[in-house]
Amino acid sequence: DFVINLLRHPTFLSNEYHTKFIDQTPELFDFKPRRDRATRLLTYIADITVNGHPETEGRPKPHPELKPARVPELKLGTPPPGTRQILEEKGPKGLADWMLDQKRLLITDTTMRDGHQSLLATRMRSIDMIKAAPAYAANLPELFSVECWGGATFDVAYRFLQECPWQRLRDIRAAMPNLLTQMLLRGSNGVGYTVYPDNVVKAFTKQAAESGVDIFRVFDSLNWVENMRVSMDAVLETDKVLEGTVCYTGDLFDAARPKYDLKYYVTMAKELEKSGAHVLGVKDMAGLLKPVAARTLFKALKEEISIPIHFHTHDTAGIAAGTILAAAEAGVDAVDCAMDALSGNTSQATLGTVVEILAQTERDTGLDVEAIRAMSNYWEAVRGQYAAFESGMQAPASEVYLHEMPGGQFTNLKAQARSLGLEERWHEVAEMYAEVNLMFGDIVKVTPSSKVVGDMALMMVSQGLTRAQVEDPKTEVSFPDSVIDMMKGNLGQPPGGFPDAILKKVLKGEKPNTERPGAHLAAEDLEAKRAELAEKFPDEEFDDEDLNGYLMYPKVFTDYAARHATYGPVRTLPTLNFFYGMEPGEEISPEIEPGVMLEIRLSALSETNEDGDVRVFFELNGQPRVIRVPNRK
Ligand code: BTN
Ligand code: 3PY
Ligand code: ZN
Repeated sequence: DFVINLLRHPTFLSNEYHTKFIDQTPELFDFKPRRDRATRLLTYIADITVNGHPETEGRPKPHPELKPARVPELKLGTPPPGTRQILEEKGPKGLADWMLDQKRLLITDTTMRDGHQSLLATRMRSIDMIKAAPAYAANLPELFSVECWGGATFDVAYRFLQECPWQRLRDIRAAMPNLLTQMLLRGSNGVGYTVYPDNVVKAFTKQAAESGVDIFRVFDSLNWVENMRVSMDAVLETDKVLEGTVCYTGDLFDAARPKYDLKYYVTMAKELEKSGAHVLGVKDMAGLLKPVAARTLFKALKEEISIPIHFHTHDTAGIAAGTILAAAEAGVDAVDCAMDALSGNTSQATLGTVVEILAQTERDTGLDVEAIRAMSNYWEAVRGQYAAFESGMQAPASEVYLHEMPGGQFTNLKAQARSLGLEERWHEVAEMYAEVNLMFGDIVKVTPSSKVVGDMALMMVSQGLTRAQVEDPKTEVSFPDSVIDMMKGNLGQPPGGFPDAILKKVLKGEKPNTERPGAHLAAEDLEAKRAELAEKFPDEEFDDEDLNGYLMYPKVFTDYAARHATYGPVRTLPTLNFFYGMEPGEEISPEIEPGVMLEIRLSALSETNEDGDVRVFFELNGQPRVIRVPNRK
């Protein structure tokens, strides 16, 4: 079994031997640290087994009869050529022309990014994705792209999953050599929640291209093209695809909200095309675009611009597949869907359904429905392991047309509300979210602007404040930091600026900066930052990927690195063991580097002794090992 696993392993097959790790980990060659890594992993397993994982405590457990997640059989040993080869041969402009030549509707699979971000609070672990990637390559080579990186996945990987997001990217890329990988990049906000110096945004973008991103979907949280240029230009300096993106908000046909009308979207689309975008992204992050409006919008965009159009929407109201059908009829070139088992509700439209309904039209996608079903069965079993992170949303809801929350924010905001004891008052939070939007001047709500609106709404509901009270100059209000930051101009400017009254109240008369926020930030001294990191962890080696993680999230990265030193490569543990530890008698064989498996058996647990410690008895590769952990329960 061991040999078969090894021979079949995608990393082994692809010849990509994690060169970074081996080259930069000299102690690998003196064989002592190999045991150390095992000890660290045993320490982690022992701790979780005794104390539980803080992230799953008090949350629903996976079903006891959960089926194991089986990856579909590969139809072909060597993956057939796909869109990745088109990009390599023809370059980004050539790929865009190829897209325009396709009669079929091109499909992006978002399961590995927005799908789990929107349904499982972004908690899917790399191992579950990397296992699936070879089956995508072999069985679904007609896919346009696989969205698997960026957005909230970057910080969640470090922060909650104790794993390196860059390694995830490299591993998926290697296992899926024929398909385009795609990421979501928040313009000057990178993959963070605030503005970063221009040189940080540039370095990050360049690194992402080097580590394996093919398509960059770049947007700005207030639809301000000015604020997207640094990141867009950085993509244009690589040989990768720039998908310059306009966010859709409001309602195209609502005459009472004339700000976001057809002219608005066409103007921004033209600006993005002029800025060098190879593809236009239309990002309907909340799922607000209705089918009839989609027909009008995409018809107009197809007439006014000449680059291909890629449409992203969410199924929160239950109509995404209908909107996609209308968009397909209006000539849109590519759309986003999620594999069936991770689709619907706040996630994307159901991939298999879209393929089936289009098969009866001239936009037939050419995807194999049997392969989709097999893939979805795998994701269904994977999803079951993340029961702790389900949102509890039972059905689609038209309420999204009221609050306009992005699908990727919905589950997070609900969790925030829960932690403030406001879960029972969720519908009030939703209504307040809509009120706050109007108070801020009717803005685009997408990370990070959506977080600002959410913070304000939660604050108002928890303190019992009304919009009238907040706007009343005589009522003292202590605003959340994120609101002050946005009003200062640190996320840029919405069309028409923020309303004067709220600006005055939040900034107490201080003048906001209405220029591009990055223009006012000094460049970061990257080498000084590298030295700072090295000083914090004298025993660790850090490369450019790590440095870019540290630049974007200094504290989150530092905490991750410290835990890594204690617990080792926990990303190699199966998901149930990562979150729940092991049962006595259970055996697992994590692969801690390509071709190197540990055989771990948990034999027994002692009672808690008078020092409050539990001894956890393991067999590691057949040898007995005891780990002592404090019982903190
Ligand atoms: C987190 O910080 O919430 C997630 C990372 C895991 C932290 C590990 S889990 C085992 C040990 N016990 C804790 O309470 N934290 C660490
Ligand atoms: C993100 O930025 O994470 C989003 O998903 C926005 O829709
Ligand atoms: Zn989305």
